[in-house]
Amino acid sequence: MAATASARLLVLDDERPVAEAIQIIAEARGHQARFASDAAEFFELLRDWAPTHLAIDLVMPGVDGMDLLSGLAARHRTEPIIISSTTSGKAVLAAQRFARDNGLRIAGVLRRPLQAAALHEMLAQAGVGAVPAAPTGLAGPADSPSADLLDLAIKRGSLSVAYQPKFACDTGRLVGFEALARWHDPSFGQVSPAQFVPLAERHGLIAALTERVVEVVIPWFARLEDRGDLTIAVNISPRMAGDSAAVDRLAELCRRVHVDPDRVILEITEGAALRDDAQFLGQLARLRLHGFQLALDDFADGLVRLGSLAKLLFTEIKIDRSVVMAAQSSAGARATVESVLGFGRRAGLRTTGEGVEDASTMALLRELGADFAQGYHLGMPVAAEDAARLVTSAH
Ligand code: G
Ligand code: MN
Repeated sequence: MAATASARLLVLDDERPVAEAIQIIAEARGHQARFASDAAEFFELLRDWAPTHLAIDLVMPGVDGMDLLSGLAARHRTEPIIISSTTSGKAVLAAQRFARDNGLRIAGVLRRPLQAAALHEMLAQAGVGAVPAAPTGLAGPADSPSADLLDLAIKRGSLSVAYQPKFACDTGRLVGFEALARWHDPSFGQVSPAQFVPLAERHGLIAALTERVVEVVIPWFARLEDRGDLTIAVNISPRMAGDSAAVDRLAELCRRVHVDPDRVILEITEGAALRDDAQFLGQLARLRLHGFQLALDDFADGLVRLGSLAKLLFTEIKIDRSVVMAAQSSAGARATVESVLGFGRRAGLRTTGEGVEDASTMALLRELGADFAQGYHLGMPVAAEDAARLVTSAH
């Protein structure tokens, strides 16, 4: 089924070199790309070629970016959209919000000069190579990777891991990495974690997935030369926290390869972590008793619900990228960042801002007193060898 194997990326850009670069990168990933240089051509191709993904420049002579987004919304398009833009800041954020409010799916913002790595990552995130999660009736085939396929990938060990560096806000020093699961399927291409993690959760595969990742990551970290006091963060499912045998296996693995659990940060998402029944809190406590650090991941608006127990059990809060990315343009988002950082200081928790995509966001986090930061601007998720090289060059 050739149509399933490759995504169709439609690029709207008046700068030919940019459009061509995007096309080359997409084709290198095994996908088709076509580009339009004006709105009429774009909407024509949208209708006739039925792309599965869109990349659009919002600031072009003769094209009103907002009109374009309205046009897409009016057509109820659900393809992931990558916004590429020379301008940054408020206008683009406002456009993004407008798009989301109108039911469009924004996969990310690509800044100029174009960075191939950022585009690669965004295409992977947008599930290019995979079929969009909610295909429109008009566009693309309806197939998406099945749970069986994922099960097989987990069992065969064909999932891979990317490592995203994390930095201290004050000194800019590398402080560690977050391990991120990646799935490349031969026929669907790069499947986004936004797609396969929920799939794994729905089909009872999440524990196996988490464990496979951990089995790759911990020994990798153990072998890392000069790791000093770096940390390694892994995203665990709350189910794993509840599985005492799995926790014991993780602790045993750390012992075997001589990784101090204190260097291992287990990230649990806000939604799951705010369950505050005694059983769940007991499970978190067990992880802490083993010596692991616990980070509250994707933290956005749970502060009011976060009780005093969180102060005892978590060692770090990671502020969700949606909040961090909006902090410069939205007073509400900035207030959220400030209150989380204030809470972190008072409760003795470390704080990390995620989704730092430009220098000014980094400056803001530093000014507001965040401890750590992660994001495309600072470092993309990279393969193990490249991550190891980052450690060497940080010395
Ligand atoms: O939920 P969690 O924070 O673990 O999600 C991490 C995901 O966010 C990864 O898939 C990673 O590739 C992605 N990511 C990391 N940094 C950035 C960034 O600066 N911008 C965007 N849009 N995504 C990012
Ligand atoms: Mn995380």
